[in-house]
Amino acid sequence: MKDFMLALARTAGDALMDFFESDQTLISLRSTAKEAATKYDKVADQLIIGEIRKSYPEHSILTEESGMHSNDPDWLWIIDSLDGTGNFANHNPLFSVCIALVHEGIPIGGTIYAPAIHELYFAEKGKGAFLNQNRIHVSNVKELSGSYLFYCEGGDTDRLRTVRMLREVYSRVTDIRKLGSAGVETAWVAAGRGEAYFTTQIDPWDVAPGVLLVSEAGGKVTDFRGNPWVRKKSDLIFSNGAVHEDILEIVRKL
Ligand code: LIP
Repeated sequence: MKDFMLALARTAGDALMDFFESDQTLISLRSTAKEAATKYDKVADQLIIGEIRKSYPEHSILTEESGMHSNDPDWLWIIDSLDGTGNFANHNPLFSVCIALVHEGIPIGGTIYAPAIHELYFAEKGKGAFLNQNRIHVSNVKELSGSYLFYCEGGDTDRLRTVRMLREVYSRVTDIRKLGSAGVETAWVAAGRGEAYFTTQIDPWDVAPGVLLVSEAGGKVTDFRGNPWVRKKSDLIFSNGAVHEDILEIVRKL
């Protein structure tokens, strides 16, 4: 599974990279931030589905681009073929391919590949988290006041809620960054480049591999009430564990 998943992410990511470098019309797509979609999201989606079908014809597949392809209910691939489409369309290199394999509701394998920055993340349940084959861990910062947070509003269209949330959190942390790819944001928490990532109404395909990656890197993932991730649109916190409760306390009432 590991070799298959990594090869799949590389194939899709490298194809996206060719388009990213060669298509000079991408910039014309940038105006629709929330609804951003390029024809390449679908090209990469079809490529990934085709490869899974060849190797695991009995498995189910859920993708951002083409919804649920149901088969065996116990084995489910969750795919975002191009996460951070708005970045991609702006020739911003922070975009990724996100692939997770879920068995009986539990993510058991996940990869996030950001080809333009040459970062390939992988995690397998019980076996740790890796960046380009090197073991990674969440940061050991203990204080919220010394923390860098990543944030994105996912599928939330209520910008006033976003403003309320940022107002509460901003004064309590060192700084906040919005990277525009949930795949990259979750991976960077796993790699210790920030202490936490919080997001509202995020879809499962944006975060499924990140849930496993952050957990396997020693971090914690819950919704805004402290419950574990389940496969539905939700408000989530990914953290190094140490600052988790402090963030929960702030966001759970918003
Ligand atoms: C995107 C996320 C991004 C979020 C967007 C969107 P897409 O995924 O990764 O962080 O702010 O709302 O969901 O649509 O580019 O795959």
